[in-house]
Amino acid sequence: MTNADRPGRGAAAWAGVAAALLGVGAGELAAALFAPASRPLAVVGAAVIDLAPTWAKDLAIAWFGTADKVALLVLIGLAVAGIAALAGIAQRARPPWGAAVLAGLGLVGAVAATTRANAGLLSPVPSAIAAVVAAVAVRLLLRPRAGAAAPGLTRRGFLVASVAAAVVGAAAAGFSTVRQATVRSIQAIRDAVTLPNAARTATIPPTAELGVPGLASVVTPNADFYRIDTALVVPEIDPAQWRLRIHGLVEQEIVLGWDELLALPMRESAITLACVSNYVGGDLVGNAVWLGHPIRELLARARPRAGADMVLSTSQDGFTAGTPLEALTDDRDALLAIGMNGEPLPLEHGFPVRMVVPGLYGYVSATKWVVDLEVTRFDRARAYWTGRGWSERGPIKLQSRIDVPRQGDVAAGPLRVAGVAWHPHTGVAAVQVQVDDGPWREADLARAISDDTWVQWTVTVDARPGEHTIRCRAVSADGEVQTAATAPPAPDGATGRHAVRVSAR
Ligand SMILES: Nc1nc2c(c(=O)[nH]1)N[C@H]1C(S)=C(S)[C@@H](COP(=O)(O)O)O[C@H]1N2
Ligand SMILES: [Mo]
Repeated sequence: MTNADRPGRGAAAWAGVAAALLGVGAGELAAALFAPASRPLAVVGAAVIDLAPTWAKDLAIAWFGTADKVALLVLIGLAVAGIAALAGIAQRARPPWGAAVLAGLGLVGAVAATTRANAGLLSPVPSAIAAVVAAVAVRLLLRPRAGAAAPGLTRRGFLVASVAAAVVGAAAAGFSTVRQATVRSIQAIRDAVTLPNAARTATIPPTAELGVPGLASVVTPNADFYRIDTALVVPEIDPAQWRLRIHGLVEQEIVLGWDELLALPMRESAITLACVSNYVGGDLVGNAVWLGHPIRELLARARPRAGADMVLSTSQDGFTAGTPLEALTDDRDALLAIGMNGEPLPLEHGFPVRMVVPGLYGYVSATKWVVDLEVTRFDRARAYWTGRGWSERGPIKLQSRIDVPRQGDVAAGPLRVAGVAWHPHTGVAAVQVQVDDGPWREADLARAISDDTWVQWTVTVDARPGEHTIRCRAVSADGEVQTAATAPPAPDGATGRHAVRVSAR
């Protein structure tokens, strides 16, 4: 190794910083592509915020005000750069210690990512990628040039490679930041939307809410509403760019923009949405007040041709649902919805426009981020889930759930049992509750908002000391009694009766 070709300590420090930049850039890019909540620097920042004592938070706010988060990110960036410079020096003196330190930095990010509330399987991946890229880069940049067996970099090669690494890393991080900024701006556009008034508003009778602690509220707050979709990254649609095309077996094709949609008469309707994947007793079901324009009226303008029996709806990200044409043309409130509980649709619930159809599971009807309606036939088109073995038709099955008490210990004596029951677009006539093998007792029903929504129920039973199983079953407005026969969610929705085991003492 000639002295001329061996990077000095300063150059080694720079190599560490350049390698870290490349790593952070790679991690940022990975985050932008598939884990937007797991940007390497941001997750570390979030973990620091969680771990920081109150006085430190107060101090940060006092010093930096609303820029406290930016200040924190800058601070973390500087700390990473400082450690990376030391890692470069260490790598020059005692390889592979520098690479190990950089890999360790990435690991800190990966661990921080898994501690986030919204962490998923992919959360640690961006930081892990950053760790590997930075460690490999610092090794390559500072590989000794000893002997011909392992040709390291020439002085010029080192300069070019290190600057390239830094520039590529910074560009990737910049791209990711710009992308995040668009997400933020769609969020800001969404927050700024003023919903039009409804020509017909929904009324929630006060007696629809029993107010039992622990019982799901009759209208599910947006933040608590279950979310199910195939979108790895939530689609970002600027309403100004949004178009809905209605075509296929129609006399008149229609293309609708956001402003045109907002100018149409809107109605508000409380509708319970349920997921076909919900297990008996599960929480993939919720009730919201939706604001939208009836799809029926748009289809009346398009005039479906004879023989059509399905509408294939497509979302911006390619998900499709096949809805029976009849459910979209009969008198139910099948809506092209823009509002959820008095707000514009949250991004993850379909902003700017989604479908909501009373009585049908979400996978055949509730397309979020909807951009296309093709009037067609069931024997001609397949939708996303029906092509994967789920039933072509998806009416929501009669179901009921016990919310109170939860499994576990209860006080012996009078025991309040409460829950929800649903059979959207048919309605619930009664709910009955059974303790062990005792008689079925009628529960009191809250006032139903409509046949399209779930209804709360409650009953007080006597819990003698010991172990008990409490079961519920609903009776539908058309006389159907909720079956005891158990079936799994696939292919057309779970059946069976929810049971809760309690121990009274
Ligand atoms: N674009 C799109 N829309 C979709 C889905 C999806 O994967 N992509 N999933 C459907 C399913 S299976 C259900 S149960 C509902 C859930 O709606 P929510 O997430 O607003 O509760 O959305 C439906 N609409
Ligand atoms: Mo679903």
